[in-house]
Amino acid sequence: MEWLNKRVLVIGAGLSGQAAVRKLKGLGAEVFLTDSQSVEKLPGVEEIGLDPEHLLLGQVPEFAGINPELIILSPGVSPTLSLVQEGIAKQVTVWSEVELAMHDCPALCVGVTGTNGKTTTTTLIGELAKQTGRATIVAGNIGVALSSQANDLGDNSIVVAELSSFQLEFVDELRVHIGVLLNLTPDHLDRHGTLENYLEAKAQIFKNQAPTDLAILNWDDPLVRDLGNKLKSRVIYFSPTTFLQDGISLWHDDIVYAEKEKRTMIPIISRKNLQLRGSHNLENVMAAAAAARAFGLSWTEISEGLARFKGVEHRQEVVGSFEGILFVNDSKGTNTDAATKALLAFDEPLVLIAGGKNKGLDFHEFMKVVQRKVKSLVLVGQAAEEMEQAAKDEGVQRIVKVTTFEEAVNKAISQAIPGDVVLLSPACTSWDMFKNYEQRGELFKELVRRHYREPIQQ
Ligand code: UMA
Repeated sequence: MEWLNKRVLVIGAGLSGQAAVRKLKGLGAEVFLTDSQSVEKLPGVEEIGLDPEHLLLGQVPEFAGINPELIILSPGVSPTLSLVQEGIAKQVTVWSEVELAMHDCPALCVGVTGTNGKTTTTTLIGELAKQTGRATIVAGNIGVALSSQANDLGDNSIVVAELSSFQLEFVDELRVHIGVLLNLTPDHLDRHGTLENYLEAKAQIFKNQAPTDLAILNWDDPLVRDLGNKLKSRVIYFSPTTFLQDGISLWHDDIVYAEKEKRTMIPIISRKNLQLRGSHNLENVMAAAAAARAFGLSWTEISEGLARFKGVEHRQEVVGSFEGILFVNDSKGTNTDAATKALLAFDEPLVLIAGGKNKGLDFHEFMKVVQRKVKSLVLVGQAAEEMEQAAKDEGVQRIVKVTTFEEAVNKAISQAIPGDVVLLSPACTSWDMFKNYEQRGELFKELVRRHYREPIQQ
């Protein structure tokens, strides 16, 4: 691609957009950056050094005034935006920021997508990749724009990228040598419309795979399993529920790798030696083991790496045990499926804090699980009323609705007794009250710790 003086429009001036602009400027392109928000709401944007002619904030600029040859889309920007639609109609190439990041990058690319477990699996694969001694980058949806990291890498480097459906919508040549699709349940339907469209976006991760590349798929998820028949790459399945003669699955308490043709079964690790809790984490561990084997670790090295891994912040993160009550921060549980998995990971009586901004999901199925597993439900945020109704419909008995997040934490503490678990797993995004789920999780941890140092008045 010839970059010098190429007119490129970057839409969205958050993490992705700013990183894309920096990369493009480095390549010699003429870059325009636009965002519907004004400069004071966009930290860091002034430091990029674009002049007013190229920095178009707080407005949707006229397409004709820019006439871009290429559009780079931030993941949070919907392709229905008029600027994007106009570009598509005029046959201007539209790329997602991850396409730009990996364009011409010679590193081995490991991509992880799926509705849930992406961050845990990406982090774990990243840790395993570092064990190889090769330069390793871990970025993408995990919170660090890929364009800010995947630069000046050699072909011996490994890029481990968490890829969301938004990021995969506009990939062109992005080649993911080792691609993981963990699972697929309804999520982001407000953006994708149907589950089919959502699957189509996720399946883009395999779009440019060669026959020698590897697709790692969840056998237990029918939609994901079926995809395996349509791919040109090698496929390896994993399953925590069914023993697979070819693939990674459970044999009694051991995670094993079996190969039918060679009539071999190699034990990788006993599940008892894992620090991650919950059966959904077995999926993450199995997928990571398959990826690590593909980039060359021995089974022994993989076993050691898996045993060491403690999990990820904001994802069923143990905050601590105070006066016999265990506090768990699962702020990244931003949909009903993730929150259900968190509930199922605990046998102890649960006090659940849920609510936030609904992503267009129905809460009834989730509330059936709440009814079985949760002794007390504390609801907060925009979705609280809708959740309360669904909870009542499903026979949940103890429901408390509060207005602030601080009240929610205090209420949960007051409802718990020694032996209980207080779990923040909202089943909603944080965007009604917070900048992101990290901020929500941090506040939860701070409020819990503060409470046990100096009890807050009820
Ligand atoms: N914007 C517009 N016009 C629009 C919509 C948005 O100008 O029509 C602007 C907003 O005003 C804002 C900017 O676009 O200033 C934000 O862009 P963005 O939402 O793409 O946010 P980034 O800061 O670039 O963060 C993105 C990912 N965010 C989303 O996909 C919503 C981050 O994932 C990711 O970590 C980051 O890129 C780096 O790769 C977060 C996320 O919530 C964690 N992801 C979703 C999830 O995991 O469920 C998909």
